[in-house]
Amino acid sequence: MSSTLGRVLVLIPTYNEKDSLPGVIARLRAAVPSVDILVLDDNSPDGTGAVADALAADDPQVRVLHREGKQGLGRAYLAGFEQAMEQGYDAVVEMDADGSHQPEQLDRLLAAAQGADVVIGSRWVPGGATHNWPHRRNMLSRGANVYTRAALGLAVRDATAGYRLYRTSALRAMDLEGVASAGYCFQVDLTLRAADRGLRIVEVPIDFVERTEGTSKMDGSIVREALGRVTLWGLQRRGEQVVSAAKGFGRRMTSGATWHELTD
Ligand SMILES: Nc1nc2c(ncn2[C@@H]2O[C@H](COP(=O)(O)OP(=O)(O)O)[C@@H](O)[C@H]2O)c(=O)[nH]1
Ligand SMILES: [Mg+2]
Repeated sequence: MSSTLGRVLVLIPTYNEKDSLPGVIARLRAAVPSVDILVLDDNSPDGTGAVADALAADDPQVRVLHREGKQGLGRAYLAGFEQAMEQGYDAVVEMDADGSHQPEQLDRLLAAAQGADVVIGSRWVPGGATHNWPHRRNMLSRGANVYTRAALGLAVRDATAGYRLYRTSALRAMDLEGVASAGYCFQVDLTLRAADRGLRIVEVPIDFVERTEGTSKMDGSIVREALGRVTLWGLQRRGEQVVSAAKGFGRRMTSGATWHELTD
């Protein structure tokens, strides 16, 4: 697959990001002027929604989706995907509002999308890196990815990454109605759905830069949701493998196969 990208919508989820959002949007408009931007705000108590409205009032390429309250990153993105599909965009980009996903590296994702359905800006492929991230966050991310690969058999090096591009044709193929993941395991969930549908996933190296303003929303409940779901998916997949192996064995049993044919 190598069709060129048409219209691109960058989705920026926000929860209490009033200090960092204006800088990120200014950098993005300067780096890639052609893309449109949709801020997905969960009624941030710090007034990020009003800051986003002011930015949108000055720039027709910036819009805001106001949501009722904090429902997690995954649900905010699903609402953004729906708008992008309704409005005829060809691709969406996921980008954090805190500057960790550098707008100046978006061109890498856009270039890779020429030959892909899904592009992941990856910290854990050669050339990728994190900067100023606390040691425990690096360990958590690396550990989560090792575990995810082992449990799910995914070839992706950074399945939890949040700087991504999806063609909307890929989103349509991914059966998003079934997505229940609310927190950051949303990223793993969608990676798995894309891989299962045979969509082409490409990773490009990025420099993930820790925020200098505001605070992280990562907490124990987000880690527990991810660990629980990835474990469950792993068991389900392994379970299915066992069932299909058993069915194959049964078929050969009833077709009069020899002992060697049954056990090889
Ligand atoms: N709309 C919305 N955005 C969220 C929510 N939780 C996190 N975000 C945004 O998701 C992005 C990544 O969150 P962040 O706290 O920086 O996570 P970290 O980089 O893993 O520490 C930021 O732009 C946050 O404002 C949420 O519940 N709703
Ligand atoms: Mg962050």
